[in-house]
Amino acid sequence: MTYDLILGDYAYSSWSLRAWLLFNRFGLPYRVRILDFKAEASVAEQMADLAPARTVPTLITPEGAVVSESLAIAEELASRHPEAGIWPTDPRARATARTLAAEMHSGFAALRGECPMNLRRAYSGFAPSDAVHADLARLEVLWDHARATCAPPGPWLCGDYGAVDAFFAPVAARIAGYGLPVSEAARAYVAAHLGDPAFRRWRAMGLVRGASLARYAKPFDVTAWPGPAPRPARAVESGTPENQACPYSGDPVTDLMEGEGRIFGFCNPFCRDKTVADPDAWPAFTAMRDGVAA
Ligand SMILES: N[C@@H](CCC(=O)N[C@@H](CS)C(=O)NCC(=O)O)C(=O)O
Repeated sequence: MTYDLILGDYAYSSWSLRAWLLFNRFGLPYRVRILDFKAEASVAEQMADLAPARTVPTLITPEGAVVSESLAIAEELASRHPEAGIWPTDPRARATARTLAAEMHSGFAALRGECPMNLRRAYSGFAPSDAVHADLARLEVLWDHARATCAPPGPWLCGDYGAVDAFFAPVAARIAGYGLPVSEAARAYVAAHLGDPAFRRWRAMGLVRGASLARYAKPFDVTAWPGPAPRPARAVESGTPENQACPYSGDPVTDLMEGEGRIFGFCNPFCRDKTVADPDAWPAFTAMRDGVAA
């Protein structure tokens, strides 16, 4: 039983990130189809075969239902996989998580409009409008409320990582990417997202797949990404890899990477490049590199 997940660009599609995190964080099976944000055809045109869907993410269930709203995707997955923990089991925490995710889904227009997610850039010098300040103030209220309502207090909003956190992951990316002013508690929550291996995997793919799109560029000074600095690595043309089989597919290696004096091989340039972008984000790779079970 596998789902088909239709996604937008890894660097720019904030709604796609939410759905992908649900699958990745909760270990659900999926095949992915990526739409081209650079193409002349609109997203809706590229999805003409999936009507009435017209935005990403869109989920196609194993029996062929088209689920084209991210909140509906979260709810449908939670119904189908109750054991996965997509919502908290505690009723109070669950109700709180659902409330926050729903408000995220329907609100924060100023933050979303003025600070589009761009995982390839971090800016300094952005001056938030009053409307963005109001959205940030509302975030503080919601996040404080979740922390006060749900036990135990931890890095995530309502207990263990859940759909509510997946919904706020792109908000964390915006706060980080635009250097938005938030409280210490909110900064800690943003840092938890930036360090989350699943978030890092998505961002690593966003750094290496697809073109940089001018419509997402902003006229501010570029600064270093405020998340964990990846371990240094680079693509190389030659060398003798330590592995014969790609850590992801098991196929023979064709594309090489060097990191800390060691050479590893992958079965295609994308597998190599996403690993080069953030080697420690990929359990199958780190297990091979460090000689431990994934
Ligand atoms: N309400 C939708 C929003 C999805 C959405 O707006 N996705 C954007 C990409 S992040 C999109 O598909 N834009 C293409 C367009 O509007 O033409 C959801 O929750 O999934």
